[in-house]
Amino acid sequence: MQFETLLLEQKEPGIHLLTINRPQALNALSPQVIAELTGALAALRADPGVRVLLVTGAGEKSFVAGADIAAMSAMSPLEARAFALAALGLLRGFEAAPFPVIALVNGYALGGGCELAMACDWIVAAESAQFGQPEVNLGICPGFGGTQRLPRLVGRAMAMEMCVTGRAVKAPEALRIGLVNHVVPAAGLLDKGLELGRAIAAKGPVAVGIVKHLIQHGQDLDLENALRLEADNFAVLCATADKREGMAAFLEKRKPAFIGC
Ligand code: DAK
Repeated sequence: MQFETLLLEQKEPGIHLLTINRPQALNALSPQVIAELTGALAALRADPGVRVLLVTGAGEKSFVAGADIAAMSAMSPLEARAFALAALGLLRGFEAAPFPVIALVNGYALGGGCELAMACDWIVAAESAQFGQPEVNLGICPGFGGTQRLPRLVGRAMAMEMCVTGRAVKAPEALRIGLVNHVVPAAGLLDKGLELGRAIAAKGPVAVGIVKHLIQHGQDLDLENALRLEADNFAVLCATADKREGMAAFLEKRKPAFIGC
């Protein structure tokens, strides 16, 4: 696929890197970026060889500095709704993807950028990263799910403070409040992503996809139904060749060769 605002490359077998490439606008999410991300994600989801997706921003300064303010300033209410729905669908698509998605946050992750990172399965931050929901500075509220995903990640009190004051948190604080999994020097960000990607790619892909699904969906269910969901999916995995291979490999003291079915 050809993109004007993205770079999509396979870094290693099964490990793909998607780079939002508008450094002149700090990788702000314009309607075109949202449309191209949607196309790229659809292509990746249709490819059974994808084991993990890394998402980052071009340049050293910014992951994504938000939704594109210039584009939004010219939107009618109906255009704004269409823009929000397109972005919400994209972010749900990252969550529903059968492979883990890891955000490599290399600078500003503000507004829609913070929301994009939170829709990924986890976040690795460069020491230079900053996370915030500064929409109130513009007289608007978060539009891509920030008021809902942020409290689920960091708790109500901190989410309230960040969304109401617009205060950005730097990487060490983001680590402390549970917004990110790792903080690494900027020069080591991609290496850390690849290291995590290799660990994931070595596992049974059907099991990885089901674990992701269970954690995504289970947390919004009551415990009884969530546990039942886990048991049912465990049963599904028992029908796979990968389960037979994984257990046989353990018993035969060798590495498993998973085939993804
Ligand atoms: N949109 C468009 N352009 C942006 C941008 C953005 N979000 N952020 C930065 N840029 C552009 C700047 O305009 C500038 O362009 P030129 O002037 O060079 O042409 C270039 O990127 C470099 O930025 P700065 O010159 O400002 O760089 P600094 O280092 O001085 O400052 C900064 C970096 C990140 C602190 C600053 O750029 C900044 O504050 N940016 C805005 C951050 C922000 O407020 N982000 C949240 C955006 S609001 C919805 C509801 C809500 C939303 C969406 C939909 N609906 C219900 C439909 C949510 C929206 C948001 O994300």
